Amino acid sequence: MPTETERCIESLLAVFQRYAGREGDNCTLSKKEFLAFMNTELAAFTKNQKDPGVLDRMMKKLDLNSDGQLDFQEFLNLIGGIAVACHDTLVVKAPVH
Ligand SMILES: [Ca+2]
Repeated sequence: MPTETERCIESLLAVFQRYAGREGDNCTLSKKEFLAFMNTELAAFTKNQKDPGVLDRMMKKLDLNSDGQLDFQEFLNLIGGIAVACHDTLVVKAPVH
């Protein structure tokens, strides 16, 4: 039986591969694959964005080597950033006394 943490890692790998495999290089997310991922998997975040350029800017910021693709490391920076934001929100909402 995998642990909860192991299942999380497997899930991240599986979801990355599912979107990366849609077109072109199946080890990276193209802009189109990134948008599909964001609008499907993180719809709660994207639908609250009033600024239509926000995903474009996120992609540019995440694409550290500026090759127009997000590799798994760059994808993890996105997930890590969102996780930290969620964590900070929870900590602010429910301060530990
Ligand atoms: Ca890249």
